[in-house]
Formats: sequence, structure tokens, C-alpha cells
Amino acid sequence: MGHYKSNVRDLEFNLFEVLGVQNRLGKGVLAESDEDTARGVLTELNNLAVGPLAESFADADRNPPVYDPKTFSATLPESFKKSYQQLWDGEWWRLGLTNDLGGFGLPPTVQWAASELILGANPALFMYMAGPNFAMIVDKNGTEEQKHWARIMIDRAWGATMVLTEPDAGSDVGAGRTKAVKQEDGSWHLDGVKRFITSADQDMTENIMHLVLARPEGPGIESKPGTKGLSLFLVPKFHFDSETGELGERNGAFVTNVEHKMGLKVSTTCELTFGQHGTPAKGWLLGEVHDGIAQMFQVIEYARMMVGTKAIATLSTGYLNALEYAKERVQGADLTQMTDKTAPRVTITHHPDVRRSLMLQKAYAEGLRAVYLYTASFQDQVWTQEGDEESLKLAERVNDLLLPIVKGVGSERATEQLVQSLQTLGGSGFLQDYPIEQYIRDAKIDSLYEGTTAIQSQDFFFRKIVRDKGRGLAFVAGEITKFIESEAGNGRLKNERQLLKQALEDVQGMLGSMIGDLTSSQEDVRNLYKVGQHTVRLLLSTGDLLVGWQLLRQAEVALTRLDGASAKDKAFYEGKIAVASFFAKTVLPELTSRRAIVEAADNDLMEVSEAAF
Ligand code: ST9
Ligand code: FAD
Repeated sequence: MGHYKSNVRDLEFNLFEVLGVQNRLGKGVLAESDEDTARGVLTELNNLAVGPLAESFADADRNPPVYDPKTFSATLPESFKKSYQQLWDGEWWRLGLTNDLGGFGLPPTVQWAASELILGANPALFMYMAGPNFAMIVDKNGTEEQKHWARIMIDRAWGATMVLTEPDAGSDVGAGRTKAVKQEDGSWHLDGVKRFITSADQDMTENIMHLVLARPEGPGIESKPGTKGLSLFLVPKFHFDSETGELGERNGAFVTNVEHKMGLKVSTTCELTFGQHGTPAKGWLLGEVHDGIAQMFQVIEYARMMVGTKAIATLSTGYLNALEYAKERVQGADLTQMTDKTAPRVTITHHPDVRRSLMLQKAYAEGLRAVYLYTASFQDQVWTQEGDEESLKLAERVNDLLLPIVKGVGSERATEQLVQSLQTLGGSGFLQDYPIEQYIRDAKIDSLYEGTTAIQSQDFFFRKIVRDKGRGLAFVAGEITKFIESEAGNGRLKNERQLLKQALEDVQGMLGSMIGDLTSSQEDVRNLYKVGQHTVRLLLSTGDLLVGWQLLRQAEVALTRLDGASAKDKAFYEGKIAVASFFAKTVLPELTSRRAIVEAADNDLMEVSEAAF
């Protein structure tokens, strides 16, 4: 058996028993798909994921890519290349594409559910397969000629990258200095050094299209500071024939280093230097418009969703590995017989503390899965364009609101709970005989790239709540309130509904207090610091509220399905009820004290001198 333990049953439960995704299928852009197609996709991809994709996971970690400075190139391990080829040959790159570009005609919910299987089995494979999806952005924003390039990128299976970060411009992308100088032939010459660029070199595709943010210079170009002064350029590794895609000369974008890092080792993290090795780095302005940061955010939105889903996928397999171990590991006597030295030894699943830990891992793994799929259900509406203008706008708002939760909370809780998964295995968990130590190393990056957790939390508060005037949030809060007030669940979830009500009030209390600080910053600007101290707390607390709600929503569905269920399904549904109740009783009450902390915010922390730290 490979390392990857998927949870297709739970994916299907979310899609077809909770979200009712099947009701959207068979119409409009989804005309070609139905429930069977969607289930078939998950089954087929799952077979690939647990087998050939998972196969190279550990080998590629132990034998990471090799960088050759003489040729500026990175060579990937053979085992990994084999997995990639199988993924590509299965045409799974079509998963996220629109129909006109050759997509499968499936909605984002099903796309992300399927993506979870790749991301859990071997996440770097998914990232190297970004070419077609990035081509979709080129197609959407490009000139007629660039739209044709997008087709070439897909047809010729090219790789692609997103290139923002520089040594002095990480979270602060607007500090980027790489420049682009306009040439008479309409192209641009880029000059600068970018760092930490994922997949910027590999030996699996004939070409790589870099999507690069740079600061344009030239006659008639107004220079603007910050992100608004950045434009997006298409910079291929090799020049190509604009009609046929046939490769030409090497372009002057060279990978000048590949980083050695804690985890996700097979995913190359590169320094990418433009125009400094004797060959100009030629680029083309996307869409011939200077709108780089907005265009790049189309890529970033995909990537943030991907990173959250990756983290959650890893947590899920971490939990299932821990569970399997716990069911077999015999150690110690039952607590009720602790004084009897001759008492029979039991599996560790008998110990209350192991149960507590496993149930919390299950809660976050399944609760966060529900949150990312709930988020994707709003992407479904945007994808199908169903509904009037107002409801489409609302779907976009809610998706925007939830993205920092999927990414920020998904990555933070995954990291924290994967440490618990390792703990379940005791000392064995620390060994490379089990996959969890690699999961922890590979998943840690998820709270760092695509905007750190602090950046996600500020995006959530300032942009997705305040700037949105709370409209997306009001919708979600309304849905939670409807659930709290509903009588469904035969009264079995009465206590839990009360706990959820309190949690909602606590998050609203935190938010009210922070909005108060924000408002009063007009009189005393330092009150903004009070907000800044608590944005991550708000993000994580809202995440807990959503996890609690989604688990209870699932429990409500499970209660209706228990009658007449098979033994296997009965256990599944009982698990849903148990985990929802556990989370409501043991995690949601913590929000009350977090609210008290936020309400008591002061600026003492900001008065502490650096020397005193
Ligand atoms: C990175 C990559 O880390 C890591 C992994 C790469 C993996 C690649 C492979 C991915 C594969 C994906 C494939 C998907 C496949 C899908 C398959 C499906 C099945 N939303 O607030 P302002 C825009 S890359 C939208 O003033 P500052 C907006 O245009 C590096 N737009 O910002 C706005 O203008 P306006 C990642 C947003 O103070 C403008 O920006 N690096 C949003 O100038 C200015 O906004 C980072 O993520 C948003 N949420 O700059 C950097 N926010 O306001 C993190 C802003 O007029 N840092 N815009 O609308 C930040 O995000 C900063 O907050 C900042 C601040 C740079 C935006
Ligand atoms: P900094 O921005 O220096 O942050 C350091 C710390 O300060 C963090 O804890 C951060 O949260 C905090 N901080 C910074 N500013 C603020 C603020 N205003 N408020 C509160 N806290 C703040 N980039 C790309 O462009 N393309 C890629 O493909 C890519 N892939 C990557 C792959 C890997 C493996 C890694 C490690 C990075 C990758 N990155 C990529 C870069 C990544 O997006 C950045 O590392 C990330 O955005 C953080 O920037 P930084 O490392 O410069 O940290």
C-alpha cells in the first residue's frame, strides 16, 4: 500500500448528499456531465492517485531535483517524471479548463474534489501541471495572437509559472524592481532577479511560459509606484513560432539557483534572472494593457484555493494514517483498569486522550474539506453563470470572502493537526518509515506562499469584509442563522445549535470590536495597531465557526440517512454526528475567550521596545 489514504466517500457525501451538485449537472456548460460522470471521474482519478501518483512521493523527497549551474537547468528524479507522465497521459490537465479549451465540462466543486486526490497523493505533480490553467488566464486576458499562444501552451503541454517575488519584495509585491523596457518591435526586454519561483525549471516539458510582473519603462509610459505600477509579461523559456509553436532560440530568462528546503523538495523553487546573461529576456505584455496586478490576481485566486486544498488534502491523509496506526497499536491498559497491572493491554484507540486527538484531526480534516467545497459551490455559479446579475455578484463576493479562510485557516490548522497525527504514532511517527514527517515538512509551506497567514487575515478583514461593506459576510451569517433557527435533526442537535449560536455571536463581537478600533483610528491612527494584532485571531475564529457550522450541517444530513443505511454507511453517518457534536462542545466555546481578548485590545504590545523582546 502506498502512503496516500484518500477519502472519496467523504468527497461524494459533500458533493451529492450535502451540496446537491448533481442538480446543476446536465445543463448549459455542464450539459455533458451527470452524477455518474462526476462519480466516475473521482473513482478513476482515485485509482491513479493512490497508485502511480503516490508511488514517487517519498522517492522524490529523498532524491530531490539536481541543479546544474553550467546549463542553468534542473533535473527531476525519474520516479517523479513517471508519475507526471501518467497524470498527463490521463488527460487530467483538462480538469480545470473551460469547455472551449478542451475541459471536461465539470463544475469547480467536482474539479476541486478531484484535485484534492492529486494534491493529497503528490502535490508537486499538480503544480507542475499548471500550464493549461495558466493558459486559460492568457486566453481570457490576451490579444488574439496571445489567445493562439494559449492554445499552443495547452497543445504542446508546456509548463508555466507565476513570477512575483523578489529578494526585497515578498508580501510587499509592490516593492518589485524588475523592469521591462519597450522595444521597437512591440516586445519588451526584462531586467531583474526574481526569487522563490515554483517550477521555473524542470526537464518534463519542452517549454515553460513565465507569467512575470515587472515595472514597464518607455516613452509614453507613466511610472506608478507600488503594485499598480506593475504589468504582466509573458516570457517563454524558449522563443517559439507564433503560428505553430515550434521552438526557436533560448530566451534570456535563466534559472540561476534552485533552493534547498525543508519540504516539498521535488517542487523546484528557483531564482530566475532576466536579461543578465548576455541574452535579452524578451517578454510580451499580456493583452497589451498595463493591468498587471489585477491580471495576476486571477492566477493568485486559483493558486490560493489550490494551496488551501493541498493543505487540507494532506491533513486528511495524515489523519487517516494516524487512525490506521492507532487501531492496531497495543499499548497500556484501559484507564479504568490502570491500577491492575495484569489487566489486558488495549489498542491506543481506547485511551481518552488519543480519541480526543483523533476526533479533533477528523473535525478539521472533514470540516475544512466541507469549507473548501462550500466555497467552490459559489465558484460553480460563477462558472455556469446561472442566476441574475445580483446573485452572480453575491456568489463572487462570497467566494472572495471565503478564499482567505480556505487558504489561511486550511494551512494553519493542517500544520497544527498534522503534528497531532504524528503524535498519535508516538516515536514511530518521527521516523521516515511513515509518511507523516514528510507531510508536516511538505505542508508547512502552505501557510507561507501565496500570501502568508498574516496577509490572508488582512485581506479577509480590510478587503473582504470592510471594503465589501460586509455584504458577503452578511450572507454567510444569514445562512448560519437560518441553520441555528431550524428545527431539523429531531432535536438531537439542539445543544450544538446553541453552541453554534454563541460562536456566531462571539465572532460578530470580535468583528464589532475591531470595526470600532478601525473607525476610531480616524481620531487616533494608532488604533489601527489594535486591529493588526487581532486579524489572524479573527481569521482563525471565523474558520472555526465555519468548520463548526459545516460539520453540524453534515450531521443534520447524516441524521436523515441513518435509517436503513448499510453497516458501513451507518458508521460513516454516526461519525458525522459524533464529530460535529465533539467540535461544537470542545472547540466552539473557546471563541468566547478569544472574543474577550479582542474586546480588551490595547496597544501595550506596540509600546514594548525592540530591545525588550
Ligand atoms: C506564490 C506561488 O507564492 C506559490 C505556489 C505556486 C504554485 C503554482 C502552481 C499553481 C497551480 C494552480 C493551478 C490551479 C489549477 C486549478 C485546477 C482546478 C481544478 N483579490 O490592497 P492593494 C489586487 S506566488 C483580488 O492596494 P497592495 C487588486 O487589483 C507569490 N485582487 O495591495 C487591487 O486593486 P484594487 C504570491 C486583489 O498594498 C490591487 O491588487 N504572493 C486582492 O498594493 C492592489 O491592492 C502573494 O500572494 C484580492 N484578494 O499590495 C503576495 N488583493 O484595490 C502576498 C489585492 O483597485 N501579498 N488585489 O482592486 C499580498 O497579497 C498583499 O496584500 C498585496 C499588497 C501584494 C496585494
Ligand atoms: P516577508 O514578506 O518578508 O514576510 C516575513 C514575515 O513578516 C511573515 O511572517 C509575514 O507574515 C510577516 N509580514 C510581512 N509583511 C507584513 C505585513 N504587512 N503585516 C503583517 N505581517 C507581515 N513567489 C512567486 O512569485 N512565485 C512562486 O512560484 C513562489 N513559489 C514559492 C515557493 C516556495 C517554496 C517559497 C518558500 C516561496 C515561494 N514564493 C513564490 C514566494 C512567496 O510567495 C513568499 O515567500 C511569500 O509571499 C512571503 O514573502 P517573503 O518570503 O519575502 O516574506
